[in-house]
Amino acid sequence: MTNGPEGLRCMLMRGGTSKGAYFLAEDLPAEGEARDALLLRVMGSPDPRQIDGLGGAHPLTSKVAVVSASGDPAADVDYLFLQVGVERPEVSDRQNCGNLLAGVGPFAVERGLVAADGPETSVRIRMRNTGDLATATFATTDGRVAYDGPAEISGVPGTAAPVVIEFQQSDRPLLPTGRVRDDLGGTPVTCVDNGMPTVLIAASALDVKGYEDPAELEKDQRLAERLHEIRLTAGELMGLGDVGGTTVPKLSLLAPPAHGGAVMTRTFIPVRCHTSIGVLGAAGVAAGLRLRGGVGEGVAQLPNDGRRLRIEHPTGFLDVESDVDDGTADAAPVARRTAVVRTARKIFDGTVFPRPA
Ligand code: NQM
Repeated sequence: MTNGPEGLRCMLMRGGTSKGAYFLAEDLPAEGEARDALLLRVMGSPDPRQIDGLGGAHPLTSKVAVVSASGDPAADVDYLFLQVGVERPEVSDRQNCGNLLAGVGPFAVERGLVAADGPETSVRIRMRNTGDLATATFATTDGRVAYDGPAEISGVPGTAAPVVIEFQQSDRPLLPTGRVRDDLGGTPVTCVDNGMPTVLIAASALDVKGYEDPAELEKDQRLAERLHEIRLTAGELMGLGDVGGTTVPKLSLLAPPAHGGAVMTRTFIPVRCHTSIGVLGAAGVAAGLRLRGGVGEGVAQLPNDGRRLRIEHPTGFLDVESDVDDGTADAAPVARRTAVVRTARKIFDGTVFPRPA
């Protein structure tokens, strides 16, 4: 471990529509208070501007990925995601992040954990926050990651090389409450977990349109209070306990599509409204829309052909390949296949000097 006045080895990467500091586990203290205190100082938290650290003053840019070689024969590397509070001195491993996940394979090649394998390299990743597995496939040339390419993702200017992420079927129930629809104090919801506990709600059930600017929705105090109540009750029902101080479950408001996709979304993560949508959040929306009796019925428009669902969001869309087995009286529904295309980019590689303790 390199620490103290010499600083810490760190790579800043954009992963999908998020940005975070990537570390090898061996370059950080062991999990615990010392590591968390160090990461707060690295990111400049707590401070609304994170002026004295790497954080970008928003939950989407206050993220950390910790990567190591995996002891699991089904994976090449382990990835632990940590959400670092902006204004609060918190480091949480309660949620995963499918956007930072896009940078994990390239980072593993950069750090020599995985050798680049011809023009395309696949890295099998165990996501330690949930125990789920994913495989990321991306371009490599001459043993190095090729970041430039033609893929465009909404919410990121320009183009970059695609990172194709294929998620393996999870062992956790897709419907954590055991029901496709729950009534929370008069509001119908569908609680799903396709990698990220998410509560789906028709925007109209909350008396909003679902096409508003995220900043406008964030200002709506009545909406914030109602979402908070729904989240607390949904958290208990989903088996997550008291979720008052955690970032899961997320809440996705659904409205009819505006641009030819399957559905329009506004996602609360959980207090700020996402400027796009999380990868696993979108995976949950896609799976939820496929379930008969879910709250997406009558709101979403599912294409008749293929398995790709276009999830619209405030800055564009996220396409999710989603194949769901709706279940039977004796068998619970499962998400058989979930896949997305993201991009990632190395922004800097070097030494970060944490604010002094
Ligand atoms: O859902 C934001 C993001 C995320 C998480 C959040 C994510 C995901 O956009 O997979 O990527 O929901 O906190 O980075």
